[in-house]
Amino acid sequence: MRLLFVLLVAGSAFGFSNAEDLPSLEGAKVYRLIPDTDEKLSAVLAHHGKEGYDILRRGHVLGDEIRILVTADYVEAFETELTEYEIDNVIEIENAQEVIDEEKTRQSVGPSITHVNGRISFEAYPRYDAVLEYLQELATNYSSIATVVNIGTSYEGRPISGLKISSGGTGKPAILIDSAMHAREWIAPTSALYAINQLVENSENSDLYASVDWYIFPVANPDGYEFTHTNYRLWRKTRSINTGSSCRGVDPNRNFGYYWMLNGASDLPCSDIYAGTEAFSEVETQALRDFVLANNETIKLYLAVHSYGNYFLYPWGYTADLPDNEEELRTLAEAADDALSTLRGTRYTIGTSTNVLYEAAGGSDDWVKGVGGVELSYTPELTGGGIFGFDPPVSEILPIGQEFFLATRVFGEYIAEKFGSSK
Ligand code: 0X9
Ligand code: ZN
Repeated sequence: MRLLFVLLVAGSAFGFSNAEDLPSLEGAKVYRLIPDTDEKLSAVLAHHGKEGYDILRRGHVLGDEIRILVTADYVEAFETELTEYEIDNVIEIENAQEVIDEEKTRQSVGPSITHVNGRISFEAYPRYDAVLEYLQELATNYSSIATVVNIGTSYEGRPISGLKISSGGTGKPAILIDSAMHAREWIAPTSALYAINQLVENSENSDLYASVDWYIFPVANPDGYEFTHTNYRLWRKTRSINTGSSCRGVDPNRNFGYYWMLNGASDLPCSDIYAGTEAFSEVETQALRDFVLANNETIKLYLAVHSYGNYFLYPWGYTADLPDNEEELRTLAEAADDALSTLRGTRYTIGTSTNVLYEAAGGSDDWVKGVGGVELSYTPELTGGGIFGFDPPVSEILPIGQEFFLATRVFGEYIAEKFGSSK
């Protein structure tokens, strides 16, 4: 016993302990704040990416609501700060773990995607196995248009798979979509799956792949995604081991090699916005990088689907400067927004990441445009829901998917019009 103790102490002192340091959500609180001066806003935002804090939602301008999760160890210090700065606040959640347990029951997380009359139904958040099964099933049942594409293997050995939807031929303009780069943003993969479902299984949409190819990777960070189902609902990053740290994972959306680590990213492994030891340290970001570089002659538009907040973001995230084709990016996003608003009036905010959200270098959207050469690159941030924002009730899976597809149709028609030949 004594020997074990000595070994454990020595082990952690030298940093080779295997135990993972996961922030406990027992007693963690979620606060809603509206800082009304720049000083108050900076005081709150200074916690971005810091241990014990998770900014679940933030606006860009003064007066926008901020929602922040604070783990039990930091609650006292945070509340002292709120008093000191006289920041009005409401405690939305007293104990995050309790809410997660309750939500888990409500989500009725399905072991598989359910099928109704031979069609997929969107009534649960699927596990990764079920996603892969669905892709495979489509490739079998619709073999003339659908093929499973593997672009790599995750850190823990899962395939990073997507679906290519094409009416055949080579050299056609293509649209690339990925989602669940951020593991906890569950509404993104269900929406990408809905787009797959509509493109492949609804013949009314066959015009969309007549002259354009689609590559859709619904779960780009499979290890993280599975971890949100099995261990820790709010996990965001990959699951790689960080040498010398008891915290795992890298934020894949800070790990792309374009102005990597310039701003809005952390060099601390325990941070949720940890950028990694170097650009493309993660096999998941390497997989996407290599796929884009191998196909950058044909890929004309990229959607990195995230949640939440109702935004169509576009580059740059590393600078407030506008890209050369800002007008085209904006006009197209406006058309997509008009289309999605027809379902039930939902509206998205449109603009560059830096100007409407925050500065953050190393995002996939910036790299795909800046290095990959894909001029039209977007990060749609889909609608949130539930207490943390990452848990829209299952009844919202379908309408949010439908809204996303209405927008996707506009992107598809635009690429067909601009680059397609066999209309
Ligand atoms: O911070 C992010 O990675 C994205 N927001 S999220 O809430 N889904 O985490 C926004 C990324 C925008 N793009 C860049 N900053 N490049
Ligand atoms: Zn995200």
